[in-house]
Amino acid sequence: MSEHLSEITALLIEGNFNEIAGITHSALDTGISADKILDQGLMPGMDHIGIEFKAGRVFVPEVLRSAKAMQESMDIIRPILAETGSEPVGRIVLGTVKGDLHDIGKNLVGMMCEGAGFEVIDLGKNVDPQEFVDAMNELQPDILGMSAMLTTTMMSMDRTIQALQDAGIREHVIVLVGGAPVNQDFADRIGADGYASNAASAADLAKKMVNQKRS
Ligand code: B12
Repeated sequence: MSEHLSEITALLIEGNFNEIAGITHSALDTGISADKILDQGLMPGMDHIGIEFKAGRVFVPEVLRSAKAMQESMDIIRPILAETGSEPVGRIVLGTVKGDLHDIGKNLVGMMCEGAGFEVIDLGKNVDPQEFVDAMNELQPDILGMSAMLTTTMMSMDRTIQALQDAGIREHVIVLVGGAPVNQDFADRIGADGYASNAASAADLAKKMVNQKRS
């Protein structure tokens, strides 16, 4: 049983997106649950990739291959998780801010949050402040997550928070920000509710803040 899970972890780390679907199916066939595949197969692999990337031992192409492998496996287990799982932990609307086309980090944050039990709605990249406001009104998420990778686009986070304020809905949502040029100090200055430096801590923070809000 655990052989399948460690194989899934290894394939994800290798970025072997061709074989991971087959092993995911056979893991399910042997009775391993979808949430176990996520928690004990995929997540440890993605955590490992995150650590190695930070340490400069793996590079963007490898991260992309691993993310694609995670996606292949997620595509199989997602419907099962949705069927068997309890209510989602919460709803997250995620986007890369206006003027910015970097989406690898945001996609990883989305995947990790999905793995942590959130319903994730991804608005994509180059997202205008008004698009965030419209999504807020339409989807009423618990969390709004913004990503920026350029020093020139960071201020679009500030403008989005301002737009939420102008629309009178700032207090209705937890705003999380992240991306390489962003830090806690910047998050505090623009009045965001939280900042995380990587996808795994983003998911942890999202969970913590939703629980705090509800208690
Ligand atoms: C890949 C890449 C690209 C790709 C993007 C492909 C894509 N689909 O994303 C392409 C080639 C398109 C690109 C274009 C450009 N890029 Co570029 N790019 C990079 C590169 C090499 C990697 C970025 C990346 O994906 N990192 C990997 C992910 C996993 O890390 P991450 O994004 O930081 O995300 C993690 C955390 O930040 C956090 N996080 C991210 N988002 C969020 C959100 C929330 C809510 C939370 C809580 C956490 C969180 O969790 C993530 C996962 O752990 C970086 C250099 C580098 N080594 O970082 C330059 C870099 C970001 N690019 C740079 C530049 C200048 C550009 C261009 C302007 C180049 C040009 N002259 O055309 C254009 C801009 C295009 C645009 N308008 O956006 C500069 C930015 C400099 C600056 N300080 O502003 C960098 C730093 C390179 C450099 N050293 O000069 N780029």
